Amino acid sequence: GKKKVWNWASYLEEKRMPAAPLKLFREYQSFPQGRNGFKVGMKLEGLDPEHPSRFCVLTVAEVQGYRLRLHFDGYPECYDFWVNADSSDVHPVGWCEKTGHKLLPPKAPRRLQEGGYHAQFIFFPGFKEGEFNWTSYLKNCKAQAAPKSLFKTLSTPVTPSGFRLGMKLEAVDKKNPSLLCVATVTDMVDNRLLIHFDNWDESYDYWCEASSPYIRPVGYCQETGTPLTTPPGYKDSKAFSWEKYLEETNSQAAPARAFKLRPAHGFQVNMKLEAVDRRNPILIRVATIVDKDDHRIKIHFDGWDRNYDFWVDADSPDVHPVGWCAKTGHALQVPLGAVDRAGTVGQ
Ligand code: MLY
Repeated sequence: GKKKVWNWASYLEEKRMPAAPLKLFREYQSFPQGRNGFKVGMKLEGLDPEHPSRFCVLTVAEVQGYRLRLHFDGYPECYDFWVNADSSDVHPVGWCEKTGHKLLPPKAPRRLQEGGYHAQFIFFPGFKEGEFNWTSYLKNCKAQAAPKSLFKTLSTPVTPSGFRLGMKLEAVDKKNPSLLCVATVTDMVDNRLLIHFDNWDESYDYWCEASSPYIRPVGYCQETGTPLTTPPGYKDSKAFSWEKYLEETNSQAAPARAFKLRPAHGFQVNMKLEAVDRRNPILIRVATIVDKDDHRIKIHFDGWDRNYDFWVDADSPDVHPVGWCAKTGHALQVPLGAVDRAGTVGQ
């Protein structure tokens, strides 16, 4: 016979599992207030997710519900990435100049492949450092800057956090989460800090709030008997002394009072939600929390093999409450084998 169309309400009832309650989500994970006003072709400035210290020239390549696919001007599409329309990682044209950030100009393509690149590069072959100018670039591309009104503005004013540029701290390397390392605050935007690992390249950098569980004041490792990973090449790594290191690097420790460790999240195992599929981030899937620790949850995609399960920060902008896709006009991938409203079998 014909399969019944999948819907959340009967699915939750059938599985006898709860939807994760709204109150457990951060504002930016929850149902948005406004709509997504970004349009394909609009240009903006934003963080490179693979190199979060870099602000780049981006174009909206696709819009789905409250999400955007962003393209790096001058780079192949394989680097495109998805963000929510209220992402803190994107800014209007001119933001870098205004805030004293370096903006990486579009790259000139090595060669124009079988029509794969946008026509703009035929006329506009890349920039030398400091040569980039938004006004002429937009004119040459015949493109529109995304209007300022589309970008998220902080609902609460930024209060001085006690953190300053250049201050040192101990931080978890999120790419090697067993390591607590010597690190520096190398940028600050709104209420977020950019964490950089001393003597390492920028690929390990990440942005976090003062309440992040991944950052600790200088001395935390010593107090708790945790090994501290010292900067590579640093002379006496065995007998590392913060006091000496601060003096040698002519820097200050971030004050302990600036760290505002947030309480553990309230998500529980078996709660259901909607989560972005990391392997194919255009997709949002029906998901279940199958494990948790203080600050992370382990996501399982319903109907899929346990091999695809993964850990994610509980405050990730890629997890949403049940009903988020329907509310924002985004497709939702139903559990493997079920049938969605369009009659498509989950895949
Ligand atoms: N084996 C890894 C460890 C890198 C750790 C970097 N952190 C401390 C910033 C590697 O060499 O890639």
